[in-house]
Amino acid sequence: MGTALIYDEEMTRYKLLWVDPACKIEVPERLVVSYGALVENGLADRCVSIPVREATDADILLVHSEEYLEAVKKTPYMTLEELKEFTLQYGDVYFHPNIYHCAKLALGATLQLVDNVMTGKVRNGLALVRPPGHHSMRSAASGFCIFNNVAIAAQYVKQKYGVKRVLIVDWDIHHGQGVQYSFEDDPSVLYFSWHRYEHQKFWPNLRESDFDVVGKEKGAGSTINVPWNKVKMQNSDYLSIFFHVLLPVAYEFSPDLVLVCAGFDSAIGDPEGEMCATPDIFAHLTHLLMNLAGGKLCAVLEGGYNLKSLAQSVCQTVHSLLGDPAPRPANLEGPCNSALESLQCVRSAHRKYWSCLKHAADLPTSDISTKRIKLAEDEEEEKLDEVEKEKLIAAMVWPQPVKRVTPPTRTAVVLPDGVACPDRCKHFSLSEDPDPLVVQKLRENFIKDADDKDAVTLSSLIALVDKMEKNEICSGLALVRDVSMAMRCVAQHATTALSNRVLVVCVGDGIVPHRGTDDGKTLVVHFSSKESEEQECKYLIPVCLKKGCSDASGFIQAVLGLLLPLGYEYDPSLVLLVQTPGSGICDSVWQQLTGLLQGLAQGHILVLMQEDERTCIDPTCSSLLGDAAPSLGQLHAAPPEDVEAVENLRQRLKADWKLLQTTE
Ligand code: Q9C
Ligand code: ZN
Repeated sequence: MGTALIYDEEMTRYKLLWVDPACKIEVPERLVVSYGALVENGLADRCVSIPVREATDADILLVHSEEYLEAVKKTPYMTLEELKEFTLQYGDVYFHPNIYHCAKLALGATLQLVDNVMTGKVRNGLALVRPPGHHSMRSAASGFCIFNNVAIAAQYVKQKYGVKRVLIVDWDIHHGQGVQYSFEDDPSVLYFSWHRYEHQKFWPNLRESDFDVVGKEKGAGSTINVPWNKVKMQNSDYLSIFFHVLLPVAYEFSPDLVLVCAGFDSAIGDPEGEMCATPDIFAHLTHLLMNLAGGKLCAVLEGGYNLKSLAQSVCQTVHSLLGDPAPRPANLEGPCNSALESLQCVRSAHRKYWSCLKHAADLPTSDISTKRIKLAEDEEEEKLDEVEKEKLIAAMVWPQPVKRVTPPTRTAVVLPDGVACPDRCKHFSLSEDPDPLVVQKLRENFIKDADDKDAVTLSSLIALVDKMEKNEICSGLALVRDVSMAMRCVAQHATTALSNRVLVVCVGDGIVPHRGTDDGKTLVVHFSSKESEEQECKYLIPVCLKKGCSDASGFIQAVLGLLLPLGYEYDPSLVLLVQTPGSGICDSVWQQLTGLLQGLAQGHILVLMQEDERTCIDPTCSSLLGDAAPSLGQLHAAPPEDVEAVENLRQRLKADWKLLQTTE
């Protein structure tokens, strides 16, 4: 199951034909450089290339009015003067004799993508299109958009495939008001958008883009707006919103399909967004969505006006769609105050609609209005003139994203004798007898009472971790006699011999002895159903869930709201995922956990399980190889005491771990 790439040069064949400062950034080169970068990086070749088609009238009428379609149909025959005149009735958009043709191809490309994903011909994909879509409305063009590609795609899959729930993630830096209007009363489409807002001072300057606009009637709660009230938002601001708003709600909603309004004007260097998130953040945003809906994800290009930033961001997105390990999420700070304020407002506005947000801090109604309407003077900071500003943004520099290479071996396994190596994995064993020095050290430290078999297994694990360090192997699975011993042994080797930071995630009640975790070389997060005797500290975090890991809802919410923020801020070079016997975790939840953790440490994750857990081998390897985890279905409310326990833990830890913050 591959990744689709849909592109046609024809969509570069229209442009602005007169002078309009508002529209000059929307140029054909946007597509040329995006596709060019995919070719140059060998990414286009790794995708399944699918031809575009022309959308039909029926497709367009799924969202737009007949009057509007008939009006647009006339534009190919208009003179330049008529086109200018026609354009005037809309905001920040231009027409061209060939734009109607391109708009039909852009929509057709989007529908080709969803058809191929829905029929299982590919797992996911990207449509590189012009004109974009998310601003266009039932009877109006807007913001460079003619037909609403993504909104139409959502209606189309509902009608053609009977899809019950669609999630639309709009990470473009503008509010896709056209998408919002299409689904404001429709609970089957969850629309999430973050956007530069500046208390309504930024285009399209709409009251309905604010956090307290949540959808109408049956659709109440299924519109989620995250306004950015300041520019220069960074990676950690974006990730905070994913961890504490989008992902918990998305998992509770459980979409059958994820559509992304993939605008890259939210990246650094963009003259519209003026944000500071780097292109590699899209590797993570994409990865974090890829285990929803069984992996069915369709990304459709919207904005993105800095050609260099755009091309890099597109490549990062496609790398992740193809399953390449994401770059380390380095140097994350906590969210800035303005982002925290938005985060708190959104969570508060949505707490009555989503059980995962029930415990969110409430904002008194009086507070809401003051948060909404900031005093004008407050925002009157450095007002540079336009020319100066443009120069500054153009001069913006950021490091080139690191090359993403999948190691020659994706997943290696160390299994007991007689257990078959799963497909696509590589059986790992020592090529020679274990180094006597290593064995002696092992005996001294870990296996005084163990047999030679243990020594061979542990030596293999050490060799495996060494190969992961050298990036010759990406991930591994080992079934061992004693998981606690193997865990201590690997953690010690990685932190001393390789001087790495190791994130240890333990799942289950089995006793896991912890030592030396206060030096920051290991961060241990232990999920269990027993109150822990361990002393909680910055680097040793027992998470006690009454139903343990057997309640999918409570467990997943703890993973999204606690483990992932901790892991991203800690930025380990190795993840050790340990399942102790009788953990009670079901395969699909385990696969979600394994999938999500691969966003860390460049995908370097070693899974340790007890040697009799044979039935776990296939599902675990499947996740390690990059297959999407199966959907968990709509999640019910988590047990209240578990929600409270996780919330209390987060409150205690947020001083040490800034990505856990959800309030100012
Ligand atoms: N300073 C998309 O990103 N405003 N559309 C331009 C120029 C309109 C953006 C003002 C921006 C429309 C798909
Ligand atoms: Zn945009």
